[in-house]
Amino acid sequence: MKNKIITLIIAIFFLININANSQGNAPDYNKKPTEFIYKGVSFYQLPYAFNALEPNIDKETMLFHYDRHHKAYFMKYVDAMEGKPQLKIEDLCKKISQYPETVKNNAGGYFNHILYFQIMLPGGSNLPKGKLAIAIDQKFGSFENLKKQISDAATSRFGSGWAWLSVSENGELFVSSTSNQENPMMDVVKDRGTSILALDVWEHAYYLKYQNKRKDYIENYWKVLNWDEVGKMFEKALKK
Ligand code: MN3
Repeated sequence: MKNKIITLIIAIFFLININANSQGNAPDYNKKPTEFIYKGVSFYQLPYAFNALEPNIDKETMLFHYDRHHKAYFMKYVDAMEGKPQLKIEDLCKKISQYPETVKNNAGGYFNHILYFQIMLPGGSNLPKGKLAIAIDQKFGSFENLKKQISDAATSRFGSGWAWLSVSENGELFVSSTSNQENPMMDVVKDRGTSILALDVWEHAYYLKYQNKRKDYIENYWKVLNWDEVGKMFEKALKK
């Protein structure tokens, strides 16, 4: 009897342990990721949980996109800049032509994804307000026209890249598209300005859920866009 009880206790202990381990290894999609520091530099922290943009951006895509792709760009960027004078990433982009390709790819990858994640909103999109709404109407005629221009730029980008809404030096909004991890801040890009909206059209941004249907992904991207945040970026860009 005593032996049976001891065996039972040991069995329960093992079961609890196995359960704890499997929970430890499984990603917790309900939580925001914890702080990550690499070589003394803090990684951008996602402001919402991996499942917060469901069903438009699925939790598995968010996990891989943020925790694998974005983190890899960040770590390679930190590695590439080791021992070099440290610049704000915006300032680095402005003279990226002076740096090797690996700095451009990874600083761009790191910067572009921060903007992309920052301007998405759990619970669904709001609408442009205030100065941004007025500027959109003046430049594009309507909000729908702006969305169409960005969607067209994103759909027609061949291969990997990004579609952007940016503010030019004279304070005007413009839509553009860049390849790979380039962005409108970089001195190697034709249409230059300060970006306030980033749409990632690399396959890793949508393939798990949408496969080859990039268009469907773009349509659903609009459903989680935080125009309040884009509006704040717009006003900040105007002050530059
Ligand atoms: Mn990406």
